[in-house]
This record gives sequence, C-alpha cells and structure tokens, in this order.
Amino acid sequence: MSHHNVVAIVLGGGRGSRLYPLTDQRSKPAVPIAGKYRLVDIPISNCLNSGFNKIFVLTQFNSSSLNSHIKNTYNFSIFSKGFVDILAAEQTNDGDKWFEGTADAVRRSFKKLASIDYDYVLILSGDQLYQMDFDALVDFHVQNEGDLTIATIPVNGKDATGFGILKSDEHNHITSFIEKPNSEQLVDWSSEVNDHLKAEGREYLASMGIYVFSKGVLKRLLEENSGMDFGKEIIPDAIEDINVLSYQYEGYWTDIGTIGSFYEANIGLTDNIPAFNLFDKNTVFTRPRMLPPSKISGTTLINSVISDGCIIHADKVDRSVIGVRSRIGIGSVVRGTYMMGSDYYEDFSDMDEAKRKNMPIVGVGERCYIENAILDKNCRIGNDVRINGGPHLLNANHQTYTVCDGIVVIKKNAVIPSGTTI
Ligand code: ADQ
Ligand code: ADP
Repeated sequence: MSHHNVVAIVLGGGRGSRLYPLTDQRSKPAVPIAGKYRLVDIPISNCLNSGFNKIFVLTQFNSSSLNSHIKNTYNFSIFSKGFVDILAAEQTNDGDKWFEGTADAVRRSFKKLASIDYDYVLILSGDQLYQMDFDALVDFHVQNEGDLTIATIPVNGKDATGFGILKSDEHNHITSFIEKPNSEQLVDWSSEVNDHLKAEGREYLASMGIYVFSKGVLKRLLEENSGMDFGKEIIPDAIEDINVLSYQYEGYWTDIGTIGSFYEANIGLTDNIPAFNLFDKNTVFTRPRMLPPSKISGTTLINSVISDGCIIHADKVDRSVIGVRSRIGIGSVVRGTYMMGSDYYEDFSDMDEAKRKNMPIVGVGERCYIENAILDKNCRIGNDVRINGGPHLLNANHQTYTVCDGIVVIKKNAVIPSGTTI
C-alpha cells in the first residue's frame, strides 16, 4: 500500500466514435483487449499495482458488461477502504446528459469525491496501454512540491500534432503548453533531448494525459475556469499560476483510442518480446472466469496468443490473438487477426438449431481465410468465408462489418454467411 492518500479517476471515454463499431453496443472501458481483459483493466491494474485502491471510472454510458465486469472483478474485502465505482454521465441529473470533455467529466463528478478522504487526485486516460508505477509519480509530485504534475514522453514530429506538447526548464517546471499544435506551430516546440532520443527524432515532449493534482488545486481550477477540457483550456491557462511539473517517462506507452492503434497494440502482443509485457511481475487484473483449458488439434500455431476455453481445429493461426471461448473450424487459416471470442458456449442442441436455420454456429467455420481483421464477440462466420483486410480496402461501414485503415472489423453478434468474400 502506498503511503500517499490518492483517489484515481479513469476517464473512460468521450462521445468519441474513434473505436466504432467496437463501442457501438458497449461503453469504451468495456471493450475487450488481449483476449481476456477489458480496456479499463489496464489503468485499474496500474493503480492497484501502485498501491492505490480508491478508483472512479467516468463513462458516457453504463453497460451491463461494464457493470458486471467491475462488480465481479474488483471487489475488495470489508477491511479495505478500496473501491472501483463507475460514474456514468447518463446517471447525473444536472445539465446535459453527456460529459462535454475531460474537465467537465471530472467537475461534474466532484461531489462524489466529497465523502472520500484523499490528498491527491490522479487522473488517467482510459485508452492507453502501458505499465507505470504511479506511486513514483506521486512521490515526484510531493517531493517537488507540485500543484499539478503531468506525465510526459518524448515523441517524434509526426506524432506530436496529436498530443499536448510542452516545454520545461531544468527543474522539470513546465513553462509552456500547447494542445495538439499543427505542423507549422510545431517548429517552435522542440525540446533538448539526449542523443538517443534525438537519433529517433523524438524531440517533442508530449503530455500522456496522466495528471496528479493536489486536492485544493484541482477544486479551485475547476471552479475558476469553466473550460471543458484539461488539454485545451485548464492546463494551458494554469501554467502561469501554479507549479506545473513534467514527470518524464521512458517506458512503453501507446494510445489505443483508434481502430488502427487498438489493432496494432493487440497484434503487438504476439511479438517475440512484446513491448507490453503481460508476463510481468505486476498482474494485469481481470474477471476470473473458471474456463476450461483450450483444446487445439491439427493446428500450426505461430506467434499467437490463445486465451482460455477455446476449441481450435484450424490449419494455421499466425500472429493472432484469440479470445476466450473462441471456436475455429477445420481447414481455416487466421492471420494477423484479433478474434475477441464469445460470451457463451453453444451446446449441441444450439448448434443443431443453428444448422436447421441455415445459420453458422458461433465462431469461425471450416476452410475460412481471415487476415487483418478484428472479430468482435459472438460472431458467426460460416464455412469458406474469405476476409482479406489490407490497405487495398477503402474505409466503409456495412451492416455486419466496417473497414478502417485496411482493418476489417466484424461487428458484435454479426452473421457472415458461408461463402462470403470481403
Ligand atoms: P486526447 O486523448 O485527444 O488528448 P481526450 O479526447 O480529451 O484527449 O481524451 C482523454 C481521455 O479522456 C480518453 O481516455 C478519453 O476517452 C477520455 N474522455 C474524453 N472525453 C471524456 C468525457 N467527456 N467523459 C469521460 N471520459 C472522457 C489528451 C490530452 C493531450 C495528451 C493526450 C495523451 O488532452 O494533451 O497529449 O491525451 O493521450
Ligand atoms: P459487451 O459485453 O459486448 O460489452 P453489453 O451487453 O454489456 O455488451 O453492452 C450492451 C449494453 O450497452 C446494452 O444494454 C445497450 O443497451 C447498452 N448501450 C449500447 N450503446 C449504448 C449507448 N450509446 N447509450 C446507452 N447505452 C448503450
């Protein structure tokens, strides 16, 4: 347990449609990642591994899966003061239904904090993949007498336009901040970095969207400044007034807020030495499911991650992440694909019923070829289906699937009839 008294707030997602269609029927924190986790497990696990167990998740809407996931995963003993609570915009009575931005979301959740004992507020983004010791971050904040500390990472010029970019002095004091500068503005914003970072072109210090605020400071800023966003208004306006510090981080950190980056982060787990290490001393927590071990027959498996409870007869599974309860039929090839798996098993009578209705059973059928795809939960992909994602495909939104940056995303519960070619 950390000796700092911290409450953590996970920003679980804006109006954002960037993860559509994965967020069409569920809230963003509930999006399944890495075969058996949900997005929200990443920031929550980082908090728990750092010794912080008072956690709020702010989301635009609540979904049954988010609720049951949080309830069944993060239940602390009655002797602990720990909790993970969901605060959904739709459940608040005052004002507009939606949170208008990150600061607005925190401002409108502030009354929930009144009954809680804390000295520091740790604000986290819900769509990033990384492992970080937040206790060291809060230590830095306390030792350097910060009012606000922002975790920062050096990025290259191409990425810099997508982030808040800042400059700091030799005491890590942030002297200026600009949210998402355009490429012309960027010329004035490079920082002194070491030779190694310079060689990689990572000359711009970016905000990771991870903030530590001292209690009174956050309250005052949110009362005095009516801005809706931390990056656009609250932080740039506060720089002159308060002591804003940069805590530079050098480890692996990636945004997973778009289909492209979400796909890359998942498939990246199949690398020989993945940048994000699930096999770490620190646990990534998730809901315990008591599934049977996976059963695999006649399949060549190459650099793949196979979750629990799968039945796989495929010819080949290559550079793919296969989620819980996945079923893949004989003769199929799955390549560069994140298959999320399913929420339930069909028994023999369900399968007979599906066949009678001429509907594929849940999972991937026989003799399919699937490449560069994300298969959302519970899809029914028939026999001899060919899904061949790649840059040759234009972005599109169809009833059962979308194409985004060359990645074919099969929607949740979609039925793809036998013989379909995408
Ligand atoms: P962005 O990620 O573009 O930049 P934003 O879209 O505001 O900022 O999202 C931050 C986090 O808050 C995300 O997890 C998002 O899903 C969530 N969020 C957004 N609006 C929300 C709302 N209304 N209710 C609940 N959650 C919400 C930010 C900073 C940049 C920084 C990058 C780093 O503004 O300065 O560089 O993060 O990724
Ligand atoms: P999953 O396990 O895939 O996350 P859930 O069944 O828990 O799926 O999530 C779907 C639930 O979320 C449904 O109850 C649906 O009504 C609700 N839902 C989906 N989209 C929205 C939305 N935009 N606003 C409010 N509720 C939504």
